[in-house]
Amino acid sequence: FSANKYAVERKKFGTVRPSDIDYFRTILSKERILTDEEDVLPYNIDWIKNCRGQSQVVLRPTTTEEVSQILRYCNNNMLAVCPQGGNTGLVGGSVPVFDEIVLNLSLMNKIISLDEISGALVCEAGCILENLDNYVREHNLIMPLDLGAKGSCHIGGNVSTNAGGLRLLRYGNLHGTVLGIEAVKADGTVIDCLRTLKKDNTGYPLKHIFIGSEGTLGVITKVSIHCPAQPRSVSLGYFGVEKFENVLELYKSAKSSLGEILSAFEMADNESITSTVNNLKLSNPIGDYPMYVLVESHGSDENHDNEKLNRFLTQGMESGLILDGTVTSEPNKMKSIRNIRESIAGSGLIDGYVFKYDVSLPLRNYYDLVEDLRKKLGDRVTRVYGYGHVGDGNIHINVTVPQYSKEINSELEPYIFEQVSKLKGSISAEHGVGFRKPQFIHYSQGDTSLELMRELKRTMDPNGILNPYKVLPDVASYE
Ligand code: FAD
Ligand code: 2HG
Ligand code: ZN
Repeated sequence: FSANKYAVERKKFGTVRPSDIDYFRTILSKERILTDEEDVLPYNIDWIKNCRGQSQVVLRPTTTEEVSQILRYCNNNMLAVCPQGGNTGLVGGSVPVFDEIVLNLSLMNKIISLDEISGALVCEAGCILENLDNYVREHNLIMPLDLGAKGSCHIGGNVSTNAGGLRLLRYGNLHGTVLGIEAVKADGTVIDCLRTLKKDNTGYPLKHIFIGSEGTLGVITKVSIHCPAQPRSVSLGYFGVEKFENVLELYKSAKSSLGEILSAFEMADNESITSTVNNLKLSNPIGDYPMYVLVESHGSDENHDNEKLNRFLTQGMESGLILDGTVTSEPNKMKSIRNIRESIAGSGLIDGYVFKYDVSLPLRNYYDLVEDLRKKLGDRVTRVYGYGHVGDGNIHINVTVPQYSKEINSELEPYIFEQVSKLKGSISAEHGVGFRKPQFIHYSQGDTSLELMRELKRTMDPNGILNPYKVLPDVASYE
């Protein structure tokens, strides 16, 4: 259990009693209240199996009104609640720590409207990202974000974590693309900011407090989001590179030579790709290289875009920045290359246990920490590998071991966060703070910022029932 593993104490919330279940039965039909241990178990365990809670109840509302009634009741009865979307989060934020009630949004999955002219999509929070992307593509639009978890993650979960993903470089983050939000406060009050306007400077921008607050300030029930036009031509370049400095040179060159069509610039080191290909029995379309780069272009003219990307490959090979590579716009080939990149996140689980770090660093120092950790940990770990969104200055460092080890954990933390802080980076670039990182948030946020966050939390959720033990640390735990 998470509580024992990370030595956290339960706060003074109520425990769920039969009379509480009776009340929930007045709001939700029987099949939407799960209480059997076996049924509840998957909702207690996170995707990377780092955290396990002890909840005994999962509630599955279908309307905002039901969410409101549930929260009002829980708030009045001091029952803690863990909001949950697709449960693909990587920092333990989506599962309970103790016996918090799981409020799972997966049945709130209706598309409400799509304005094909403005590109504004309005939908319920439990819609799966890939389903939304398939739907808007029928109308020549795409979702502005794309991530490996798209087949399971919810748009509400994406917004709650301010998820980044592979296309952020091109379409920006959710603070820019989310047009409006409907959310329910801890006391059941519904906050309706569900506009579809691009511009609305009337008062404080409330939607932003829900974006990235990981279910600690309210439960998002509806989202309106701007969908860009579907690009008429998409191409992928996948290149082998000799060393990280060359990855940076290539990035500089991609920005100037691909210009407006550049939609992703990703890197993965040799360990990331070889372990993924071997662990998952995939095939790598190019040979064995120290570094790999994946470049995606979104444009409107296939000949022009392909020519640009091919020229980028030829010039890269002539200058020696690219050792070998392939450029394709063939859907199946693109799919299999993307699949390698998107599978890195899960492939480490086959090694046993994965320690995951998701940090922002200045590009010059982007890869240093991976090499440093390899030296520091030697053969006490199975692998250390680094990959990520170079264009956003965001690297993922994964350390795999046969099984969880307290000793390795204490070698990694707070060491990694200290190094990141020295370089003025962020200890969580895109996955959030969740349950795994609150005690380290001070490496990225100053005291006065943290105090303002606490004030906001007290205002929005005075009883602290929403996702306790997550995001903000108890004062004593870091001072
Ligand atoms: P969950 O995991 O269920 O929840 C995440 C957090 O949001 C929790 O704190 C939860 O309490 C809260 N929450 C969920 N729904 C709501 C709601 N409706 N209202 C309020 N709070 C809510 N992240 C990236 O940023 N970029 C990536 O490229 C990326 N790739 C990934 C690839 C894989 C294979 C996996 C497994 C994960 C990846 N992630 C990535 C992590 C990412 O945060 C999640 O995939 C996604 O955004 C979370 O959505 P979810 O619906 O699964 O939310
Ligand atoms: C990715 O970019 C995700 O693939 C997951 O953000 C990163 O699991 C990770 O370390
Ligand atoms: Zn990522």
